[in-house]
Amino acid sequence: MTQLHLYGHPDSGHACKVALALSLAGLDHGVTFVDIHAPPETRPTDFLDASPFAEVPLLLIDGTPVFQSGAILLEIAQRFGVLGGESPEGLRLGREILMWEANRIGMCLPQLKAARLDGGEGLPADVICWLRVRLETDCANFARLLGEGPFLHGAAPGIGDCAVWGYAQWLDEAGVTPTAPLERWIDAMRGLDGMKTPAAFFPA
Ligand SMILES: N[C@@H](CCC(=O)N[C@@H](CS)C(=O)NCC(=O)O)C(=O)O
Repeated sequence: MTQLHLYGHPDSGHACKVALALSLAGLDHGVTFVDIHAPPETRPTDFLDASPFAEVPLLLIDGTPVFQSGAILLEIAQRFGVLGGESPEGLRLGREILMWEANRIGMCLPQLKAARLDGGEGLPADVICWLRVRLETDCANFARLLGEGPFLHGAAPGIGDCAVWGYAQWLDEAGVTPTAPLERWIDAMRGLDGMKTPAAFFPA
């Protein structure tokens, strides 16, 4: 059986994307909590040896490190034939949503969330304004992608849903009011059997 081990932190939406995918796919795996708020050099040595940027998420697959959340999600879908990886069409849709997420909604939301953190340095008002304008477009495009489906992948969630979930789970924290389609999708995501809180995905 393939050995899987995930390194992550509950404050990392990128790590949550992968933890959710493993959970939804029912893939057994070990987890190591990596303190991303501590200086990189204090992180576990095995993690530093395997993670080129000392960033989470990192997934070891039979000891082989895979980094970058999108690449990890694609690896999971393809290798195990899950979450869209069951068909060429599902995989293509997953790739499309992953590229869109990384460039658009997954760029805006983490910045808006970070800007509101207690003790954070915030962002200049015109940058916040720019992110909010971009996010309006992202929310409209999210609605197009979702269509009538409960999930972005249709009747069942796929890697694209996991990717968007990473930071869409924290709309309140980002100071964003969900549009109706986002709210409907968030409710469907929260109702999934494999859904967990970030702290449950990565216990300290
Ligand atoms: N593009 C990367 C982003 C990874 C990333 O930014 N990880 C952050 C947490 S969300 C991290 O590990 N930060 C710790 C550091 O930079 O020292 C991905 O998709 O995996």
